[in-house]
Amino acid sequence: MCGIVGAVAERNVVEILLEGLKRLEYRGYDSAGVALLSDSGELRRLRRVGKVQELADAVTPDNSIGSTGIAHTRWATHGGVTEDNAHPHTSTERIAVVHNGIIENYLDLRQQLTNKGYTFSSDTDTETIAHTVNEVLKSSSSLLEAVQKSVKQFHGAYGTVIMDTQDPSRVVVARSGSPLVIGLGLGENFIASDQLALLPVTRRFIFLEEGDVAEVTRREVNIFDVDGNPVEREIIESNVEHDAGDKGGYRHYMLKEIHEQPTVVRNALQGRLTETGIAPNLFGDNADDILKDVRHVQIIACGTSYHAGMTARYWLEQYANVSCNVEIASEFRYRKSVVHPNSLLVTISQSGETADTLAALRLAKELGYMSTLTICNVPGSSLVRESDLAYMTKAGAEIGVASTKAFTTQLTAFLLLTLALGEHNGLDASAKAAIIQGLNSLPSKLEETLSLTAGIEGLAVEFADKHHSLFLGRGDQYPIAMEGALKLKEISYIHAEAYASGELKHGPLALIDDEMPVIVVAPNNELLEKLKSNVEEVRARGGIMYVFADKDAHFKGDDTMRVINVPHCEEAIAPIIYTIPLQLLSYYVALIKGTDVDQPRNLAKSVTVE
Ligand code: F1P
Repeated sequence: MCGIVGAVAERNVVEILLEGLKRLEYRGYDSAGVALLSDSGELRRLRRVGKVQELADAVTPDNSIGSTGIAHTRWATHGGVTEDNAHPHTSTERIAVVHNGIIENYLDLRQQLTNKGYTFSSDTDTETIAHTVNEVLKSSSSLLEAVQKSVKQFHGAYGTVIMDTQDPSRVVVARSGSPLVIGLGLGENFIASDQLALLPVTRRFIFLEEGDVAEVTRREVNIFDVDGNPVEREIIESNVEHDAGDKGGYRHYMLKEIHEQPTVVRNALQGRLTETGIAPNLFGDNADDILKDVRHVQIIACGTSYHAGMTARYWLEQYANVSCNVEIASEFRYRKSVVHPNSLLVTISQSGETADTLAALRLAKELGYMSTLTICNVPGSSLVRESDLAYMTKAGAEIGVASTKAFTTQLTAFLLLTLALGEHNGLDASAKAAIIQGLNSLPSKLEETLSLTAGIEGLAVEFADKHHSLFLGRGDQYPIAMEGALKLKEISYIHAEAYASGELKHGPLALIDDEMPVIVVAPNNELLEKLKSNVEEVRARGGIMYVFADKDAHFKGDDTMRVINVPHCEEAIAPIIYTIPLQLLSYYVALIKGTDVDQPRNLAKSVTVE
């Protein structure tokens, strides 16, 4: 989604802004722009459709000097992908604005502003921010006051940074629904939608809260809450690695992140899991006291995180004896639902900023869940701040739009939660021991599974000319099949569907022919024989199958069935292990198809609008 970078400094900030935009490229975008303000108030604006590099190529010493500046990568929502629609937007050459989010009442505002004589040069909702602030500034004593008054007119979501050519010494920022972070320097300060953008210039951050408006100068940051009262916000020292944005020798971030999984899972378990159980209060302050009363879990998430939740449902009910529902956030937030007694609401999100998941959390708080827990990868994110309990997945920065290591660390978290809840709900001692053993073996099993790479690379060739595919799994492997299908469609653009294989006869069998590869995940568990029958149903109809199976499952390859043996593992961790070959398969298919693996078309990393 859109990215924001801003700076107020004594030096020329153009390089800082461009580097920041490059570091935000992973979020997905279609155009980029920068506006710079010199000390004498001269405004220079450059915008380009396409990559940040095209914007950087357009920058020359003549057209890009300014010690105050704002920059943006745009992911189109209102208005097509054109230079006119790219940010920053201006109003009468006085005000310049970048904005993430959606101003929902922009059509009304646009009409009112047009009646007042403003002309619009874009189709965006953002341009209404520029003109509104410009108009309100006429009856305000400062840009800060104008922004504080203007935001009252905006319905929807915004993270916005605003400059006034008549006062180059400051920018004003406002946050409601779209994250913004202020980076503190020495005699210079910065703003971004994601701390990653600012790591080359600072590690000290203030995460703005909902409704905050802040005035940022070279030496000062003054923050005001939603009621206009001055507030102090905590300064946080970031421990995100500076080089989190490097590919580390890999061709793509996604491949790097796939290969990081043994390490990040090892880090995630360190100090959290012992030979006998989990560390106390692993899920937050006082968590054990809260979890002991939980009798029902409602999980809410989107995309890959939703698949982690789907898998968790099998574990929580099978091992921890706790009933569990899982729902997509965008559905949950718009329907009436019934809250079970002693219910824990669990949100899962890599970014912690997914708009629908955040809205669902806020709704759940109103509905009266006994507590809320988030399983999240970004410390200080909105979900972490607004939940009662938080567990950090510690996957490190995930840059590839298609989630990989975030997913496996989310699943790891859910096995730990299964142990925590099972403790109070009769988790069987042998099941507990097996889960612990499985988790302790997980990093090395993941390493072993990554050695399947060469074979999978070979298989990928067979998918390159296919247009459709079907993924099958049963039990806790059904969500893994769903995740495999999501990965393939996200990055290779091949249509992929997942089915619980027991459903084959209820429709999808009609699709089977030799043009539609069928991918099967088949660990050696109690559902194996059932799954084998489903495999035979496909075989009998001339389907071509790719079976990822435990060698003890005894699948025999032939002309219609390729069998890839996956390392044997504890049953509880099998969903995590079987995820790896499916990630690799989609990666190598995408590579052959030549798609933009890390930034697939039309997709964004952090979905901060609904
Ligand atoms: C949810 C999600 C990701 C997906 C993509 C778009 O994000 O669907 O799973 O890979 O990045 O957003 P999150 O809530 O887990 O951050």
